Amino acid sequence: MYSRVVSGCLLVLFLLGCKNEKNDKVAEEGIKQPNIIFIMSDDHAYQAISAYGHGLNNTPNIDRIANEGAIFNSGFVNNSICAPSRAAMLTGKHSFVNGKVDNIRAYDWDQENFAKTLQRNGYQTALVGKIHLDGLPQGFDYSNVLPGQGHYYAPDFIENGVKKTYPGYVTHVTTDIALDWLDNKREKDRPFLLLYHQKAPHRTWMPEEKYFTLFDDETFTPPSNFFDEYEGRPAAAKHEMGIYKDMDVVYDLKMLDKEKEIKTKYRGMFQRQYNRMTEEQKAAWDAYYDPIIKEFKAKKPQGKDLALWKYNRYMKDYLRTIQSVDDGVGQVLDYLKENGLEENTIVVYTSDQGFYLGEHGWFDKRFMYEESFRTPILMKYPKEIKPGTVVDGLVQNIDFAPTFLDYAGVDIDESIQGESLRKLVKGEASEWRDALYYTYYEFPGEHHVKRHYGVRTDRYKLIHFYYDLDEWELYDLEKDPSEMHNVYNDPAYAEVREEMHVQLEAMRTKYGDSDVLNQEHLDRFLKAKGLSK
Ligand code: SGN
Ligand code: CA
Repeated sequence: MYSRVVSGCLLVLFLLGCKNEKNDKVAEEGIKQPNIIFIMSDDHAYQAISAYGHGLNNTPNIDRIANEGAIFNSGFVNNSICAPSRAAMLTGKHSFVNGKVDNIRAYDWDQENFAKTLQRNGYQTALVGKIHLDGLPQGFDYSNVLPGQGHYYAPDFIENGVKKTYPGYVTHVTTDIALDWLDNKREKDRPFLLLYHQKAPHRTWMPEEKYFTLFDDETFTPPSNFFDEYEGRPAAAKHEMGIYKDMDVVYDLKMLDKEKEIKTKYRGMFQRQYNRMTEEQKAAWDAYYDPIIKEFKAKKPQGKDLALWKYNRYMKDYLRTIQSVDDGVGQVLDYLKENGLEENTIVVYTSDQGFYLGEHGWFDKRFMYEESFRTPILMKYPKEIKPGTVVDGLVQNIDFAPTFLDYAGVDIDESIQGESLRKLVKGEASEWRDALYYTYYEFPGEHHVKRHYGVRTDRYKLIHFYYDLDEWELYDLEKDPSEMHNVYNDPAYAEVREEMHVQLEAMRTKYGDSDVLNQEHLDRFLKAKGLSK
């Protein structure tokens, strides 16, 4: 009897074992493999994260990631524009390799991305918020994303391919969806990857009511090169991203007067954003903005006064939208803590690129100049990263994919061009790269930033603007961190110039870029836009 029971039990156990072998393996690995929360916001300048020490605002929750983990002082993107940067992060490859060179060309979801790799290796994966890559996301068990740029108020989302509109404010809706997935939708015995991607602080910087008055008592002083005249930099001179010159008083700065006396190019576009609000939201909005509109109409600032007025209105609304992002980060970090997930979860905070907050007189991005080439990167993982770690090595957005795969213990395919940051963060990297490569393609286009590519070392930067001009720029970042003096033709820099050209060619060979490829991208772009001759 006893032996029959034992052998019966053994048989059941054996059968159970066979049936669940795969699941058991996954569950076991789940214990070992870290969870990953990859937080990204859109257009979040490092200058607007208090951990970076610029003193513009307070982001206590984003700062928690740096305090409990690492801050990267030399984080950069491959291509300072939304969709190409996201494609580079997903694939770990430069734009000219993954094919998503600008916001216009379609992204090929069929290619490999790190979410797909992790999914095949036992991870549950979710993508929530802005992704800006058309088509049903591949590599995610759950996706709930904004179509295109999304809206601040009453945002539309596409949940696993099905469109729906959510009441409320986009930053909170995105956070709620992310928390709902963490709490209710995932299987809790497997490791997870969550891409939690905010729209804010993207143009047109519409705050939520809670933060309307934040910074009301402050007057922001613009950066020292706010009135830049772009001497020696012809490509920069041709920009259309000036706060004074190009910012729309209604669309960007909210002067939607009820009398309709302020007529601007993009007034209608802003009216449509405003119309998405509920009556209650509109009433709160008007109660705050109407007195400012009244004062603006009465004072009619001109010239320098207008420039400084615009700069201040821009800064206040931009920073207010960041406050809601920071609140969301706090909620997610709290969730991890309250649910015993803190120790085994990697949290990364970054942006799809940097942003100008008045440097060179600008808003927007695209250029290889520091403020838009650089991006904030903060990362914590209590199991491996010491609190208060500072990383100075040159890091790029193509490094995220291999980093996550490395932490998950998954093979990093040879075709991936980024490097895992794992050893660098621990201070154990015996060798690290000494230069970064950059490309930008979206011209002719909005904001008028010419096509260019370049290389940056820890001290120098060489840029080549091409297509309808042929201009080289060289900067000594140690002596000229604001990049006001192009020393390309300065004889004192002849040797540096030569070395940087060699460095640039080495980068292009290493990553597989060339003038031939640039011509192909250009031809395709002009054809798509109907501009071919
Ligand atoms: C929109 C914005 C631009 C911005 C691009 C790209 N104009 O077109 O100011 O540069 O997005 O931004 S808007 O009038 O529509 O607000 S990106 O982050 O998505 O690449
Ligand atoms: Ca962006």
